Amino acid sequence: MLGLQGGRFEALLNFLLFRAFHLYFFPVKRCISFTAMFLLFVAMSQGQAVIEGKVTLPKPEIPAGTPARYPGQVGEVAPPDRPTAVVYLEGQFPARDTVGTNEVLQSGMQFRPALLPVQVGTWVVFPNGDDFYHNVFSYSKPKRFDLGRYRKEDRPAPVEKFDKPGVVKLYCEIHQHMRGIILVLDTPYFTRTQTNGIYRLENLPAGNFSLKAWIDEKHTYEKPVSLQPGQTLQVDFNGT
Ligand SMILES: [Cu+2]
Repeated sequence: MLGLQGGRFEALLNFLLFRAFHLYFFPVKRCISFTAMFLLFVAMSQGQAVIEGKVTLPKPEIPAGTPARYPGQVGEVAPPDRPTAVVYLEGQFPARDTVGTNEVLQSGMQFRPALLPVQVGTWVVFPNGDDFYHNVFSYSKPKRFDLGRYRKEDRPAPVEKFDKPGVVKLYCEIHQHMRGIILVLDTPYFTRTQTNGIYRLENLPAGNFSLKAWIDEKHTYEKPVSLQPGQTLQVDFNGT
């Protein structure tokens, strides 16, 4: 009898423990799944789409003859940056309050980076990193300017605002071989590829847009893209 009672007691205890276990853990589980669903919903409603892929880049130009030499100049001309492309999303996007600043350095008698994408309204600083004078000027329509000659020690370094979209070609009146480009874009969604052409654009909105790959002034490729929330799209540009 006592054994039976003990068995029933044990069964009851087991049942209570089982219920307590469920009551304790199930709401937590439910809570976790609700949190996960909520986070997924937030991510989807904010449209965190991604586009990644590869742009086939032109082979770097091999400079003809010996590198440029400048009388009385210290050091040799360093190789220019390897070619890259700019990939960007074109569409109607709300304007940003602050756009920020960026930089084009003059180093080894080259502009670095050789290609800089910026959003309209960005300030660009032009520090001189060499031990001799440089100059920066442009006759390009979206931005005409001439910073005059200045040295590394001349601080603060000159700065210019780029407020019209387009291609701004940079030159130095002292070193005629120097070439740089600032690509001013009317979109907050852009990136420069790596030198192997690989790129990744993150935090993109959902919708239908045009995806462009800017390689140089004569080569811009375009593909329509339809972005779904939370999606990662693969888009390659191979010169077609
Ligand atoms: Cu120079």
